[in-house]
Amino acid sequence: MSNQQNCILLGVPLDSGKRRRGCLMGPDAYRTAGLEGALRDLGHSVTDRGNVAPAPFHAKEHEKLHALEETIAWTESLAAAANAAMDDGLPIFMGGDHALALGTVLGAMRHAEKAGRPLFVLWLDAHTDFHTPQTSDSGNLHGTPLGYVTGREGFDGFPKIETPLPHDNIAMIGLRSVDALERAALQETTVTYVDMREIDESGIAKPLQRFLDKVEAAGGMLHVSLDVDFLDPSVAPAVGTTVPGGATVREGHLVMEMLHDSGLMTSLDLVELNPFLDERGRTAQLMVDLTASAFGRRVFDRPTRAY
Ligand code: B3U
Ligand code: MN
Ligand code: MN
Repeated sequence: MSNQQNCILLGVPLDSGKRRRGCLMGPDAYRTAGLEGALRDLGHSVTDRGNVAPAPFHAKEHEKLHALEETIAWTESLAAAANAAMDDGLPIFMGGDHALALGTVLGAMRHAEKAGRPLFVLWLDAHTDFHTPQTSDSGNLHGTPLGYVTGREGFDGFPKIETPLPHDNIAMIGLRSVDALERAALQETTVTYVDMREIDESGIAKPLQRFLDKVEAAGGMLHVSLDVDFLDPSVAPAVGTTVPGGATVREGHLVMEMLHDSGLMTSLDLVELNPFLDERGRTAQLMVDLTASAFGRRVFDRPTRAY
């Protein structure tokens, strides 16, 4: 098997990025759905390093922000875990809600800096997650990781972002729920944002391939963050923030197959799975199957297409 990887599974039972509980069960759902075996069947070496824990913290009540100290504590420990795991292989973060990306992307940034390569981020999500703690209406920090890593202001108490992730290095695909303040901020940037209208009109492959070509040309590393709500809730119901009109199973697999063919992905988040809301494990299973596609599972071998 070509492109054999050293996959490092890290459970992240982080549930602090929003008020609705349940994502802490995500890591065990991925284990139960057979993520490790699926990757091994594809010829990869796989190590499950168990679950990451947050650094020690003292919780305080805030008027708007939910679980700030806990999320800061996770950010510190996850950045260290991500950076270290990338020394040894390709980490797959089994979330946990999307606040885990405050730490995993920071860790990938530190690792890329060490490696002297630029980091790119592909955000597969219904949401842009570009808030700051101040612009967020909900006070839910899972809506802020891209605001944080791009160096937006207001993340007091979080590890300082020394070198922000450049806007040019980010693509968001699958968007259909964007708050007014996020939209206004985002439109001032060169972030690539692809909403469902664009996907309907021109397909999901073209904007993705354009981005992958850019990563390749720059010799970049690629962190992929897959939010369950990227997918349509009819096929992926196990998520707290369902937004109708999402990606189909076929679009999901196509994205993952293209990521595999590109050979560019260097770290992966699987986020927002809430097993408490699942139907007989079908969302967990779909996420495992999508991950398998990103690691080389395919129906037939075909030449890679140029989109
Ligand atoms: N933008 C909204 C909703 C949201 C963001 N991410 C998720 N939901 N999953 C907010 O609360 O920031
Ligand atoms: Mn998200
Ligand atoms: Mn989302």
